[in-house]
Amino acid sequence: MREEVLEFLGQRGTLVDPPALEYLLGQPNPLELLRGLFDAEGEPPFLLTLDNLKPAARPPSAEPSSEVPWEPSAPLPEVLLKPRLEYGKEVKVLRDITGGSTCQGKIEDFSRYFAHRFRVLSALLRGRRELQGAVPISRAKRMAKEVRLVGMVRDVRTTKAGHRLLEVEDEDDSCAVLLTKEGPLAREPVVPDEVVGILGNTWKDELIIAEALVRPDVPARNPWPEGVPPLWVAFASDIHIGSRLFLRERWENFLAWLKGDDPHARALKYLVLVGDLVDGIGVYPRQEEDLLVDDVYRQYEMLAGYLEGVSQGIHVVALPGNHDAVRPAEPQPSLPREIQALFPGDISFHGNPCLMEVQGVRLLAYHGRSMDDLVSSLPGIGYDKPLEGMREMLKRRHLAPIYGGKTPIAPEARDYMVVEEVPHIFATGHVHSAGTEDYRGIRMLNSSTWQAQTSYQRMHNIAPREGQVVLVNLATGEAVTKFF
Ligand code: D5M
Ligand code: FE
Ligand code: ZN
Repeated sequence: MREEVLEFLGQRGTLVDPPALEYLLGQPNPLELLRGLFDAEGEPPFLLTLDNLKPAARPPSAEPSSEVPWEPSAPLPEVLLKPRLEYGKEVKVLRDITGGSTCQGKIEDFSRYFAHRFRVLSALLRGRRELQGAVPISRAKRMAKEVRLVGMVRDVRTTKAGHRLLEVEDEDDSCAVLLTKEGPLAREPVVPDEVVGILGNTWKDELIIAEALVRPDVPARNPWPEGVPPLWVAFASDIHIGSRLFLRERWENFLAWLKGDDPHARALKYLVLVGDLVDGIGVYPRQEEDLLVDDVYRQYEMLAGYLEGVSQGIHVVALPGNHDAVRPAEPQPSLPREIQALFPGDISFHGNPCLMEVQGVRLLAYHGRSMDDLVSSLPGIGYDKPLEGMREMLKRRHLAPIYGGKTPIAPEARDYMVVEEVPHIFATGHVHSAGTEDYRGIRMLNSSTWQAQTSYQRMHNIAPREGQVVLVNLATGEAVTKFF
């Protein structure tokens, strides 16, 4: 079909931008749609964009969205529901803080938290071939020349001469590690609090000059599980209901699509909401000015109204983000009972992050607040490249490697942000971007937003990619993006 669409456009001298092409290919009959459009337009457009294709995909007007919740339409006929009704809900939570928080913010909590982080990540590193024979730092410092060690980076600074000096620590000692500006690691990004392996040479009992740096990373190949039914899962996040900038019409288009007869919609079994379900209240100074609905219960009620209509065989899984009504410190527990009670019964509420198994596929969902810290510490990682940030998380086997930045982290007895088990799907939201990519067989995706550009984002030149939904085939890991 791609070829036919491109040929049709080529004959008329019209170029097409990638979102418009994806959108067209997702339609039941792209050529018919194009014929209708070209007949009506007179002069064919030079560049076909989403704006030409669907009025609803235009940037939002200044009109605030109204408060009336969307009316669910009539139930789908049995025959359309069949593919997904044949399967049960099959979501098993493997790791989630909900109900398990023990921290009180005492000094002991912090040392226990970091000890757990170090224990798990250093064990992963010691399993790496390059680090066979790694010794404790106390011994490494006394060794003659070549050393291998594993440690947590407590500090990174640049010397006057332009080299980088790390302070690296293990359970009972610490040492200085030099990354010279001429050496092989000159451009290697290192962030505070990550756990790394160092291969290097001791120099005058004072420091270790690093030759190579090893990260825990995920295995080179991660086979997709076998025997999974061909059901699809859709991801949405950052809906921000209650905000004046909530893109109501586009969200309603998505929900209408979910209930329609598009083949992907019919094979859809799960809808995962990756946080920032509502805009909340008191999340940032003077937020009231940006709110259309300033009652957080009412905001959740509106979301519940929307979800009421999609629960015919689609199982909704929701986790909170930094705008939701739970503690902001990560890991966040699921939304409180009073809020869950506003929703239809078939929705499961989990914590953030949450590792779950869906039909035998391991899914790691994390709202993604730590991207704010990665963006400011890693050169080349911008808000528009969430997939690169996610790759950095997987390499470090940690969802929030930098401690003490913008991401508040609760020092729980175990570090829930460590990526202990390798997921098959890794989903984030938060940055209001969108996209999907494969990293070593892991399906990574960022799940867009339903909020137009905020003044904060305008000031910082962050351009959101709104109304995009990534769908993943649970049987194969194949991904498709739909534009609304
Ligand atoms: O965040 C949505 C996006 O906007 C995300 O990329 C972070 C950025 N953002 C918004 N407000 C701030 C502040 N105050 N500091 C840093 N970054 C910010 P959301 O969670 O939806 O508000
Ligand atoms: Fe958000
Ligand atoms: Zn967020």
